[in-house]
Amino acid sequence: MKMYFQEINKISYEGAESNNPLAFKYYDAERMVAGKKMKEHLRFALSYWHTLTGNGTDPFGQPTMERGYNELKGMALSRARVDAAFEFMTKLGIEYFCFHDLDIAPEGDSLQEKLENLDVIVALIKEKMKETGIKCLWGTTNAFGHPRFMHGAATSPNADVFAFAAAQVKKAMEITLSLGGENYVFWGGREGYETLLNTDIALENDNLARFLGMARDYAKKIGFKGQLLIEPKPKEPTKHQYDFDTMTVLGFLRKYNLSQDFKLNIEANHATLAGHTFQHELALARVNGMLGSIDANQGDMLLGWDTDQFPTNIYDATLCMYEVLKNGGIAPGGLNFDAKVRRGSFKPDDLFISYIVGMDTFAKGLLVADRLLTDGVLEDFVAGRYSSYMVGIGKKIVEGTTDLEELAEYALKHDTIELQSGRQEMLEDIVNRYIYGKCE
Ligand code: XLS
Ligand code: CA
Ligand code: CA
Repeated sequence: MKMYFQEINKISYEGAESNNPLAFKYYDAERMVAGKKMKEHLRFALSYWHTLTGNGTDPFGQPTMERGYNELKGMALSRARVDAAFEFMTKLGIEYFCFHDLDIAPEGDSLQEKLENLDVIVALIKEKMKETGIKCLWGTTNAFGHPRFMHGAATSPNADVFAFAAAQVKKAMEITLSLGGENYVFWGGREGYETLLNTDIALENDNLARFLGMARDYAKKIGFKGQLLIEPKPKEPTKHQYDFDTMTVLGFLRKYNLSQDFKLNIEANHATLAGHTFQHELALARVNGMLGSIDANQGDMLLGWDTDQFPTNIYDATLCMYEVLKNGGIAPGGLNFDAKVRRGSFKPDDLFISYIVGMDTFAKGLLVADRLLTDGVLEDFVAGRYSSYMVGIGKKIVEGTTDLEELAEYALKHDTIELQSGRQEMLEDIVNRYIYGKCE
């Protein structure tokens, strides 16, 4: 079998003092943290699209990535990428991957050819999974790239496009099932609009719900037990994406009676595009019982588009893992690196270095979050801040045993109110100190 990263050995853990760019400084897969191995908390996944098919093209320039399979085309290229993907994951110790149907096999000249291409590559992937023990975190379909999807898929004004997208989801779900995928993702693609001047927003939303309902029914019918996930994003490619953010999706699911069947896949860069912090989206998903999985990346705060960079921000990673721990873990979801190397980082080892820094950032974030939670520093403060709801009139409010009249009477007698400081800067200092070194 041809090796695509021959000059790179298996990446090992060398500890925080190491200066080796091709070694982990914090990610020590077997290390126990809060009763579980690090790798069980983090459940890292490779994104097939950015890692294997991404070639550095941007709207202004041609491919830049130096990859050993660049000369190949069609099915030969898809086969080579399977070898490269499993070599890469094995060397990094990544145990999961995520894919779109189109990442793994070429479109072909007809729907039939596309389906046949998929079957060939899926068989190959299955063999590799058996050989390496690597698993599928989630599958999805690409119903946004081809020109037929220019006006959307499930929200296209053309019913034939709706049907075509349905055929794709049907096949992608069958594949995900056959690969033992633990989740299936619906990211909106072009489900949104460019202008309301030509859009029946009511019909499009109803159709999106109809589409998701049919997908849920088909998942049940074929015995797919994985979690169905919706991935919010506010804009790009369309001006307005219907799955804008956590609360928009939740409102949509509840309106159409779908909230029992879906959870959310929260992506860091999509949160920031929506004008939220990553933690905001995670926390709202968590408190609503909807946190299913995570796309771990980051955006550039000075740019208004989806840069999908490898995550290096320790503050965000810490607060993400804080939410994950409070969620009782992320399984059957995981942390998928929906991230790509910059166009100028075109060498094969840049790909390894980028995954290593992403994995290290989240491993360190996990350690800090665990210490913050074990010491209860933030939890105790928050509990104290709301303690007036534990007794007296506050308790009655929470229990629903009071009304406006009683509250008005109470207020008349208690109109000298003493407030406590929110201590934001003090809490930020605490988080900083835990990151600086209150944990190994
Ligand atoms: C695009 C999305 C996409 C989904 C999978 O912005 O992040 O890659 O994760 O379709
Ligand atoms: Ca994503
Ligand atoms: Ca993205």
